[in-house]
Amino acid sequence: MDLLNEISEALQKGDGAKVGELTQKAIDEGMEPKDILDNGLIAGMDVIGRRFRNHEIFLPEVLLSARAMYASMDLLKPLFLQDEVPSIGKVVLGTVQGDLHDIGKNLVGIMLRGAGFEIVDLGKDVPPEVFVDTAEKEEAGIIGMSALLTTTAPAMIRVIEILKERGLEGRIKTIVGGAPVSQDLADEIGADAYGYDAANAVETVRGIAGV
Ligand code: B1M
Repeated sequence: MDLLNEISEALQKGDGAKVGELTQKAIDEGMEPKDILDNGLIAGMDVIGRRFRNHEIFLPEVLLSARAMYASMDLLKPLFLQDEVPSIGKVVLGTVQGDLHDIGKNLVGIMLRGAGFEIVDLGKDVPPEVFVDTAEKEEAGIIGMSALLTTTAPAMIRVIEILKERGLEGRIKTIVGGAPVSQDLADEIGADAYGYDAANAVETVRGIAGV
């Protein structure tokens, strides 16, 4: 079995120590961090998601895999970050209200930081007003919203409504992403942009920030 498959398997078993050990090995062997992320960790998490949907595994197993993912992300994170990059823009980032999934959002934050953006990370379960209040206070040009549940995707709409109510539409731009989100949904709710994964979010944020 190749190393990336081993990482995926260990993640599926929720074995954080092993995932950490294998990630370090992959880094030492010179593998690209993005390859480890996409073809080891995210590939493993996709299997977990499918098995959970099919009721083959339950929440405790999913939680263990999520913890194992973080064991690896802690090692990968410094590799995505550059030293002392001057800020090219500020992004207020969070997972929307009602949603506790934060792995994808954190990845997007790591990648954006690595690309030179300053990130104000509001965490998860973030009320709509908090996104907008923070963006105003921090004078951020962009709000990034992550949603993993179909039931929480509409929370993004409220943020966009508040921006309109306060006359901030256009001045503060929005990017949305997460498993149930699509370009169609982004267009429908009037978001400025949609990012399908963390790397794409960086390109997209660069585009809407004009940098
Ligand atoms: Co939950 N969960 N979960 N879960 N979970 C999903 C999302 C689900 C699809 C699983 C399934 O049924 N197959 C399903 C949602 C179904 C639906 O809404 N249609 C689900 C469910 C039902 C639930 C609960 C309701 C279960 C329950 O309690 N009965 C519950 C909800 C709790 C809540 O939020 N209120 C729940 C809980 C949990 C855990 C806490 C156990 C754990 C989260 C731990 C954590 O995040 N700290 C968890 C996990 C791990 C998952 C799965 C298995 C994996 C999610 C993940 O981290 N993927 C997930 C199944 C799946 O997605 N395959 C599932 C890896 C991550 C890197 O990908 O987050 O998609 P992702 O992020 C990607 C892109 O989407 C994109 O870039 C990222 C990197 O490439 N992206 C953005 C994300 N945000 C972006 C923002 C952007 C741009 C791009 O711009 C701002």
